[in-house]
Amino acid sequence: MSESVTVMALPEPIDLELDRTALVIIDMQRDFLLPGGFGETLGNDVGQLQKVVEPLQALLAAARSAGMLVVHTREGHLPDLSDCPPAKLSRGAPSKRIGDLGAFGRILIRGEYGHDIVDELAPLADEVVIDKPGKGAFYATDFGKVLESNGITQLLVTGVTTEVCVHTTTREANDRGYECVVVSDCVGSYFPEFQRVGLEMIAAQGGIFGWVAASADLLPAML
Ligand code: TIU
Repeated sequence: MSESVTVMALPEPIDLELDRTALVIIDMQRDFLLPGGFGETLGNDVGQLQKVVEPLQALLAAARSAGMLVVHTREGHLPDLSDCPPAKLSRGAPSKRIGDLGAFGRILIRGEYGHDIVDELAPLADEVVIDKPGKGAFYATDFGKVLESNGITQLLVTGVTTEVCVHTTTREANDRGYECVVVSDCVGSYFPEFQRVGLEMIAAQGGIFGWVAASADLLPAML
């Protein structure tokens, strides 16, 4: 077993083995973060998500320096929408739907500018990018295989949005036996109340879905 570092977290400190820990960056895509993108067409305040970029850049830099596995995800669909359930396509009352032409190309369609990750967090050529049709990173993807083949047992979970794709992925990972640390200042919600409650839900009941830690407490452990 490799050396572990103890990190302050809720509901209690956690011992991390960095060579078995992956940084997972969920859906930091232009369609969710940029003014005029899909997130905004859903009626959301994208400024709430932009707060995440700076602390996440620092965490990503530390993970890269530490040689950790970095996995980026993107939510989106094939151009013919064959992987988008009709129930997802027709949901809600956005001014534009998935696949429609938006400010940054067709909304949440793979290959379009808006579907890709914001420049500040662009993946390096050798980093894993998981394209997922759902909210969770495991459904209909190779994410599980990537973690397994790299010997990963612990995840630092970051990205957007806290109560949607971050929660779904964390819950899926927790059920599969991964220890998940949700990084409080590196996840974001359009809704401040959902951000607060979303984080509380992870660590409640003795850590029912995992741990919550601040990047300031993780960064020294990653040096
Ligand atoms: N990535 C992700 O969370 N997808 C969403 O659609 N989130 C919303 O909060 N809408």
